[in-house]
Amino acid sequence: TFDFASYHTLDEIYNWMDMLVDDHPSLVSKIQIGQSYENRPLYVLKFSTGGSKRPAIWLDTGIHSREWITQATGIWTANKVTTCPGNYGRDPSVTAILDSMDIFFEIVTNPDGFAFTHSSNRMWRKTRSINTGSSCVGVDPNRNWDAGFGGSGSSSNPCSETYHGPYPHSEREVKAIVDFIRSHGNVKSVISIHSYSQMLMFPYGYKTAPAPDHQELNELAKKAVSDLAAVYGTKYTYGSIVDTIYKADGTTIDWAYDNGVKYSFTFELRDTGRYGFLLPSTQIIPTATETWPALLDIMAYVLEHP
Ligand code: 0X9
Ligand code: ZN
Repeated sequence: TFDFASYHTLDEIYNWMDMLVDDHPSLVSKIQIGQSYENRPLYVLKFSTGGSKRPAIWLDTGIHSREWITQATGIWTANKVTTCPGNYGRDPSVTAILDSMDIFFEIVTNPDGFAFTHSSNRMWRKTRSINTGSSCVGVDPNRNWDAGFGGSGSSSNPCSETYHGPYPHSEREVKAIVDFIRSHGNVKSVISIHSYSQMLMFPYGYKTAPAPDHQELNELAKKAVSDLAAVYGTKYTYGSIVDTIYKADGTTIDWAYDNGVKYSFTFELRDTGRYGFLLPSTQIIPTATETWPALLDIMAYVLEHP
């Protein structure tokens, strides 16, 4: 059986996905939304109890490959939805959510980078695409989206950790999500999970002007971090990206928001820097456990605000 309290390789995670689908075929399916630069499949777990093009929640973890707590939290969370207690059919809020909405969950959003963190460099963040005219590899997939693309909260230097890439959605890993969300047409919420810093943020990152829905998103974030803190006392700050962390151009959730997805949020999970990206595996289950009520708050709110 799968050990949720350990970090796993890409092969182990892809095998676990197949086990999850095999064990819960009426609730979970696996779809492939594209291929990575190095031709790895980009898999999304679809949680659905029926219907077609139901209002949907998009969740992604691991777009920055070194943020291992995020993929691990994704695995725990996907399992939680299927396993007693707290699962569909038992937990009333999970049941209500999945009776009306679908959840799409990309757990290893940057598989090339993730494989590289296991094989060569644990601290690899970016994609693994080759940059013409540079010996430096990779684009920051959280600066590559068409929302304030190329601004000062990103870098034009291919050697930078925040290199925005040659043009918006140049990265296959990003383009696959863009195409999926556009063609689906009924995605109501995008939740993109990073680490670390213990923050819950919403648009914008590319400008200081408040988003039209700032007030509402702020109230929801406030409730979510309060319910998160109620579990083990872990403190999160919250607010717009630009107010809370720094100016960041071309990020996932700004693109989602500017493309009609009102409930766009991004988490920065544990910790605040003691271990940083190298969070000990003993913290996987506590991190996932405390994040769960915050995710449920957002999903339940989306359900109630069609
Ligand atoms: O710089 C980033 O891309 C994010 N921080 S991280 O350490 N995960 O790299 C912050 C950018 C805005 N926030 C998110 N979209 N999470
Ligand atoms: Zn990140």
